[in-house]
Amino acid sequence: MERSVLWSIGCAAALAPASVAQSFNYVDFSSTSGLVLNGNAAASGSVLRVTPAASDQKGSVWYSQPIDVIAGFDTTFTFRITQLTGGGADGLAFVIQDDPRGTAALGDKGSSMGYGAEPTSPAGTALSNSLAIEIDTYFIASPWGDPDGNHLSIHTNGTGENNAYESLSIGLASPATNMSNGSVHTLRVRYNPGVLDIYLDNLSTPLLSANYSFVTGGSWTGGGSVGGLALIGNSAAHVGFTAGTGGATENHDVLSWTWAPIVPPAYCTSGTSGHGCAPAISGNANPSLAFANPCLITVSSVEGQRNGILFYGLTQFVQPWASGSTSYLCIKPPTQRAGSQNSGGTVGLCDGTLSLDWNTFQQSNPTALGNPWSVGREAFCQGWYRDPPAPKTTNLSDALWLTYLP
Ligand SMILES: [Ca+2]
Ligand SMILES: [Ca+2]
Repeated sequence: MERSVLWSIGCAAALAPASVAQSFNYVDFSSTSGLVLNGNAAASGSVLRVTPAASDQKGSVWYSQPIDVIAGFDTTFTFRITQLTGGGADGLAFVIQDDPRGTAALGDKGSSMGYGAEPTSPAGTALSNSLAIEIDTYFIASPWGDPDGNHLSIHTNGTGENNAYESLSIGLASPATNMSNGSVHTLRVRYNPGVLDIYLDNLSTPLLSANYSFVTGGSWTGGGSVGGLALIGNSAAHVGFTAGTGGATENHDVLSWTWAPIVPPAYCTSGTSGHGCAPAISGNANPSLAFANPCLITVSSVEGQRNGILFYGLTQFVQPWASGSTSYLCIKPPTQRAGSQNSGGTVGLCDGTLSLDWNTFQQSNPTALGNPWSVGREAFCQGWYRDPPAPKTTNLSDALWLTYLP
């Protein structure tokens, strides 16, 4: 067993660079292309029916490619629970996993909701190396420890086998909303490394927030600490849904699903150049202390064929760049300049670009401003370029707010 787990993780890691996804969007499931369906899961019209309302069903659905989770993500799905019999059971789970079975992973029916296992099931039934967010619609006090028949609970047992015992919960909430009332509900899961936020219907205020890191783990609500997951290539996992029914039944339908990485926010205002260009800065991800992910910063819509630089500092502020300028300095000195570059593109057009590979810069400049970095430290980055007609003969882009991750 141990050998097979190690082999599976190693094999997946070797494949990871070519196959790890970053984002996707299913507005509905009229096509299930890109998904793997197991057990009783099936498409039903334009919805994904993870289980139908029939006795003793279990199903799982996985995005077919592993997806990057380590640097943070923001995922939202809509679900609807209908045709309740016996009060309706047992629930749907949103699951992040690197179980050795990969996209074939499926646990037990009933209270195990397709991700856990009955106490009598053989080892290897429940999804190991996983984190499940239960939409639990059926109350069973013993042995599972449910608080009621309408709760959200985040279950993980680190790299071990997960299951529906509430002793494995790292965060639990019983919403006022009845999640199995036949209405379409929206669940948003936002992971900013170190914090997992769960939103139900109200997408601006989390219903449930848990301190958790896929690297270092978290704490069970009933006490004890739990480790993180062994991720594919140290960064990615399989993501999807599981569900189960027992003697009581219901349809567990997912109607839409989007996934996007968390990207660092831009702030401040870009200046406008002599040719009307307003450059915009963006970053693909926050920087990682362990260089666990690329951190590529791009300033687009720069005037073509201009010389410029990216620079950064450790404190943000906003100050006019020069009298009569449309630009603002958005970073408090002292600042650190990266190398000078040409924006490329075409003279007089807004098709130039300035870019900075943050990791390469920090690795090649170990004494640059901010070093040594630590988790949670912030850096603020902005683009500067020559624009002869402008006040001070230069203009600036807006700025990017970076936060160091593990
Ligand atoms: Ca339950
Ligand atoms: Ca539960």
